[in-house]
Amino acid sequence: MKHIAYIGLGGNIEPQAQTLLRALKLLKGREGVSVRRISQFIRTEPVGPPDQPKYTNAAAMLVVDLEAESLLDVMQEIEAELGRDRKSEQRWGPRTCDLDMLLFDDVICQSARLTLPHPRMHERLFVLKPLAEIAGAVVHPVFHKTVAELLVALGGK
Ligand code: A4P
Ligand code: MG
Repeated sequence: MKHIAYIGLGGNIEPQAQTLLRALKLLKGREGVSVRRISQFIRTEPVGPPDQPKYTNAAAMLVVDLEAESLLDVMQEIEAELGRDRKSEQRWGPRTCDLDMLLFDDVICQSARLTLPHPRMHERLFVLKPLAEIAGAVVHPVFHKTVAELLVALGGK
């Protein structure tokens, strides 16, 4: 069965845009994953420890023939392929490529590995800005607001 997933991409180790493009290419190459829309890449101020470089962030719409947990496996494999090593990272510190699953249909869940919708998406401009560009009218299943409304509520446009 096909599902619609929205993901957030972010990284702040050079070459940032090239790494996000590679992540999208690797996603496209995976069985059961089709990348349908990609937002612009935006430069954002880091949230978290202050002495780190700016990030490049983007969002993408996927159509997948996978369940949410399997998509998370794929995303984590791709993060590892791009050189991400979680064990040596600081929480919210520099990373080559972070792939977050923002929405998966209108699934609401909380398991040890996966929380849907992503628990911090509604409080982050670096997530909502690119997401609004490709999914402004999509409704958040917990807050019952569109992505565009969540962005305005945060002071973005
Ligand atoms: N996990 C649970 N739910 C999800 C989900 N919906 N999507 C689990 C992805 N993963 C999910 O993630 C930690 C664990 O969350 C995973 O093992 C997975 O099973 P992680 O990617 O290893 O850790 P993280 O990314 O360091 O932590 P976290 O809390 O996801 O960080 P965020 O919220 O992603 O923040 N500033 C700017 N400007 N731009 C950024 O992109 N990113 C971060 C990271 C901080 N500051 C930033 C940015
Ligand atoms: Mg993450």
